[in-house]
Amino acid sequence: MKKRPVVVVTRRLPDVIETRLRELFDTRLNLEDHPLSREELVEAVKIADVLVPTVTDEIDAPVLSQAGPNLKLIANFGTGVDHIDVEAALARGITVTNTPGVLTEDTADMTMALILAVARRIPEGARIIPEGKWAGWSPTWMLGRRITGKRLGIVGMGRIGQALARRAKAFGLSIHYHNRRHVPPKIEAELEATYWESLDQMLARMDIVSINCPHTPATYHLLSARRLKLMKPDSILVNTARGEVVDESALTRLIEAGAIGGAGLDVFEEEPAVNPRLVRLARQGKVVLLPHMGSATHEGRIAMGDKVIVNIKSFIDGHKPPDRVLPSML
Ligand code: 8YV
Repeated sequence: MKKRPVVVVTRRLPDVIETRLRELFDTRLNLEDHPLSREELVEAVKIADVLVPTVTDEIDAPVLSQAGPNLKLIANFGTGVDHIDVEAALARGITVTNTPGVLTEDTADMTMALILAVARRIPEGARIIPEGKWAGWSPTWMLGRRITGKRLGIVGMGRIGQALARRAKAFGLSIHYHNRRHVPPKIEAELEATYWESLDQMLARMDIVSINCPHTPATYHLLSARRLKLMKPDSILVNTARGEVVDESALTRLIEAGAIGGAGLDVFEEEPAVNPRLVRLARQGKVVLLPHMGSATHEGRIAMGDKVIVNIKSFIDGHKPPDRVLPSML
């Protein structure tokens, strides 16, 4: 590939990252930061040597089929790659990279924050004083649920799941997890974590369930209506992974019916659209909804940008980029 490839970046990135990208490559930026339309995305894949997309770009097989012959690398700004048809890209000889590792701690922090927000009713309480509704303290008012001593079931014990487990353990939660395989014995011992081969059995026994697995064909609606019904009536579901892993309508129905206690959601099936019934539940204080901000820190975004640059640099220098997405990961 040429030394100054055309790099098309689909969204605004931190200033320092955009400056560096411009110094190194023939970079085309999206200065207004509008989400690209399908036509604009097709135009981008036609002219780019390297495309730097994000979660807001649906790079499916029909888009890829219109890619120009120069497109050789998709250097995704983000860890999840479920918005990219990676198999179709690989079949066309396009390498795909992502930015793992650098958003682990921030996402785990936000997961813990959502657990506390739902259990201790933080958003509800935080509205009282600004709305001028505080009549004074009362012993039986704004009571939430203690988290210490409760059971946390983590679905997907990768980097983020483990980082969550470390935090949750410090909060006095006991750690349970379901994963394709056991984590190494040393980590299991450190976290005092219990492995559940059966997701169904784990779900039925947890007070809090957190989704921390990627969205792949195998995890689509992993938390199906049938499985959600196994959860305890006072339990809480937290999702900072991908909306598609949970059957959002079934979850909404079960919370409305009092069959699940509440939920903390940072991700949704049809972002940025959110089911109006979920929004109603948020107004009632039964769920806490965040606009996909689990990894949204200045430090994290710069680290993600640095990874994108390293992946592009190593690719054009003729090396294998460090964060290649391989078929075995899908
Ligand atoms: C990112 C995420 O903000 O990296 C991911 O997979 O879900 C987010 O934390 C987003 O994907 C950027 O593309």
